[in-house]
Amino acid sequence: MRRKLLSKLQCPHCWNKFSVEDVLWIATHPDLRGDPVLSADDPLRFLPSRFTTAGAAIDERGSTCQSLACPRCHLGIANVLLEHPTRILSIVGTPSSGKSYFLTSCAWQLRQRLGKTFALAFSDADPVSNRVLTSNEQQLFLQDDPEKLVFLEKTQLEGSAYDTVQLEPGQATNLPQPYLFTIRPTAQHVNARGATKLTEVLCLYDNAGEHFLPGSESPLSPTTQHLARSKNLLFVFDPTQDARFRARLRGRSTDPQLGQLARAFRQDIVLLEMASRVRLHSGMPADEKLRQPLTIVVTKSDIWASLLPGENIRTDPYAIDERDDGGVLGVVDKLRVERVSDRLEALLAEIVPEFVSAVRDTALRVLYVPVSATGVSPQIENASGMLKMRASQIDPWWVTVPFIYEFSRWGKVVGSTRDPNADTSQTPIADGT
Ligand SMILES: Nc1nc2c(ncn2[C@@H]2O[C@H](COP(=O)(O)OP(=O)(O)O)[C@@H](O)[C@H]2O)c(=O)[nH]1
Ligand SMILES: [Mg+2]
Ligand SMILES: [Zn+2]
Repeated sequence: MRRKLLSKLQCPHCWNKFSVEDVLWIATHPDLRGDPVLSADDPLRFLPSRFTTAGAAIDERGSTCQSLACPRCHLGIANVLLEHPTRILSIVGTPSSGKSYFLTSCAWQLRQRLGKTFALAFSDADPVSNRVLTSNEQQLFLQDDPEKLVFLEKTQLEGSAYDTVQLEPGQATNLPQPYLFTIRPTAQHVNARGATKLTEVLCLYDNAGEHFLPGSESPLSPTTQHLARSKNLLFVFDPTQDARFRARLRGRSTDPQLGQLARAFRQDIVLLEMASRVRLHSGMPADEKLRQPLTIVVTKSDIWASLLPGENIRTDPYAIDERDDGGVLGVVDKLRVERVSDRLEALLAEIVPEFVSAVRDTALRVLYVPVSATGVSPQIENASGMLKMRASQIDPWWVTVPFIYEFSRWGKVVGSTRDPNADTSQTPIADGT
């Protein structure tokens, strides 16, 4: 069967939109080294004129090629991007708010839970691009020695999490590396027959928080342009960075982060900075609210859970709806998630009112989700002075909720308690807007 290709696609590195016939191929012959947009060591990218009978391009030295690249930034384009629509979700927050830990725990849990509860296969769409995240997952969740103290390296402003390209000759541009995953209904899913149509590529960016500190970079810098294309913006709010929260938590938790007085970022300002970049890149007036839903991911809930008494924010709010025909639809308890969101908003409005006002000014649709990427506090390692935690104690809370709630809005892949009788038999048309 011939693959059905999208007519237009968007590069996850530089967000250039292009037609599938303009996609470049990556030469494999060892003589064809040196690409003008990349480096002298990178294989040449080219527009092919010769193909094998199987449809693979042949480079000018006669070697068969497999891999594709973007016509603008020349970075790799995974094959799956030609077949399925991509959804961008951007994660923003101040430095050390917990973005990298959250993303790592979330990727790990989505891999484990989506299959079991939601009959969805979650896999790396581009293992090369995902390697930083995969190695972070390894670090936290796949340690041979469970008693080892583990930690994640800080996300660099440049380096391993960014690719350097020359979009203009002689002018280096850093592009953030996307994490790309394929989400596909499995044979058990109620909509298994529509699996090909329902398959989507999820594209996530872990931004170094410094990029969002006002004045840190030119607003036109491409590093944050994905924000405007994001279907859902996730803002990571870290209560331990706020002096008022720290005062409330004194005596309730011994987390060393509550004592680190140097860290005091104005999270409302970073949120407003994010919003102004979204407006700028999408050509919106400065006073207009953002069109995409905004999720406020309130992190490190292991430290402050006692401020939401009577609410279970540890066990996932999911259930499995098994149909008579054996089909499975994972269901998210939207009512519970929204009730927790309301209570959390009220708590923040009491302690950090200016942040909640900034949120209300920013977006029309807002959800507050408590998460703990680790379920446990880090401790200061004496020898290095660094914050680390014991691998065996890591047990994330609610980390997949911001994503699963979002998936439930997409169509027919995830159900919700709100509409138990919803018709899930038809496959929706994936919208490419
Ligand atoms: N108690 C607690 N600490 C966390 C949690 N997630 C991250 N941290 C700590 O927060 C610090 C910053 O996390 P990181 O993900 O690197 O922040 P980023 O700069 O936003 O990427 C690390 O030292 C972690 O130990 C959590 O869920 N609970
Ligand atoms: Mg980070
Ligand atoms: Zn590109």
